[in-house]
Amino acid sequence: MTYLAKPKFHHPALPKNALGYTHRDYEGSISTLCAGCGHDSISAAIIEACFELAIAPHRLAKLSGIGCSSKTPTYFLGQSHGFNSVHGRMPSVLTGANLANRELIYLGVSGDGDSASIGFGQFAHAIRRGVRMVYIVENNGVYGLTKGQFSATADRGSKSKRGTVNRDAPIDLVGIALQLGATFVARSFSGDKEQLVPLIEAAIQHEGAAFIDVVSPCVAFNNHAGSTKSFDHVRAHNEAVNRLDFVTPRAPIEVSYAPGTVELVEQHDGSTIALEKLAADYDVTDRLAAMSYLQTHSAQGHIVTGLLYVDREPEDLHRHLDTVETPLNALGESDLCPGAAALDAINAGLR
Ligand SMILES: Cc1ncc(C[n+]2csc(CCOP(=O)(O)OP(=O)(O)O)c2C)c(N)n1
Ligand code: SF4
Ligand SMILES: [Mg+2]
Repeated sequence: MTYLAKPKFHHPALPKNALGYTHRDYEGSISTLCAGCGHDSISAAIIEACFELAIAPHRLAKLSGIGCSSKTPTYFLGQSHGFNSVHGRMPSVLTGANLANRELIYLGVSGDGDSASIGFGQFAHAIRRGVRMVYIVENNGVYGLTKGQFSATADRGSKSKRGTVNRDAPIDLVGIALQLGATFVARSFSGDKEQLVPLIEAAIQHEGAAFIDVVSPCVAFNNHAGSTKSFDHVRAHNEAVNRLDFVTPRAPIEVSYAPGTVELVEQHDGSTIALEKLAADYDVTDRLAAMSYLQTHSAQGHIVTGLLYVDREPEDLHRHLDTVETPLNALGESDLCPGAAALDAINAGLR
């Protein structure tokens, strides 16, 4: 239950990261989600990524909307900042927080209902503005919390648990994110930790709007035959374009892939994404080609996963607005109110 805190004690030999923290320091309360829910695996991947990157928990803010997916921030990073907003409103709260304090890492966690229906406009504008964040949609094709109605990401022709066929066209959030200018776009599967953890690590280090759509089966309402978001369907149709290792600026580049199959994508902060190319013709830096590849393969019933697009030189909202380096919440009164003389000078300049 959510109110049950996890015991603090742990085995003294648990591995520690560069800050001396163990995995336990990145956990949250005990999950109240259904046993086997894909969302819990995503929480585990977030914990693993933050442990690996040795993030100080107080440097991260996790924000969410409403839904089973949006409940999950309670179950990880219990020592980080958190804000559980209104249904579909996480992106604007995150944007405001980011503008006030640019020094935190912003992790937005949302659902397909939260982001593709009521929050679709909010999602679009946060991406379009280039807010520096990691935006994760835990995509199960249904409104899990309200008992399994089709969401806007449900595929046309897919069947509900009771046999109703979805006649509406789906929204592909990855396609939308690409079109709106996200500078890091990926899709993964909650059941593929090996792919998901380095994707989250790379997204955290990315200096722009990073979007990850994670197909995350709902075992209670959307894991039957006829669903295109079930564990079996995703495993059978998953087509990864690449596998990746994330290498921090400090670490030497050592990757396990066969020589000649690796592409190194250096990011602005000095970190490197080592990509094993599984689709030989896939260029991760070509936005237009990515959009076309996704459409073609989705029409064939494939679920394309991996790092789909990355801009090596991203820009974010602060760059667009030309804000000062000092976080706005740390500016003093003399910076914020420069006085009557400065105001007179501005007014004189406008006459
Ligand atoms: C303004 C408002 N409208 C509707 C609801 C009811 N509601 C709660 S969660 C939800 C959908 C959740 O779906 P999703 O975001 O996909 O999360 P999941 O539970 O599937 O992880 C809805 C419609 C609400 N809480 N607030
Ligand atoms: S209803 Fe579905 S999405 Fe919600 S906790 Fe259960 S399995 Fe997960
Ligand atoms: Mg959902």
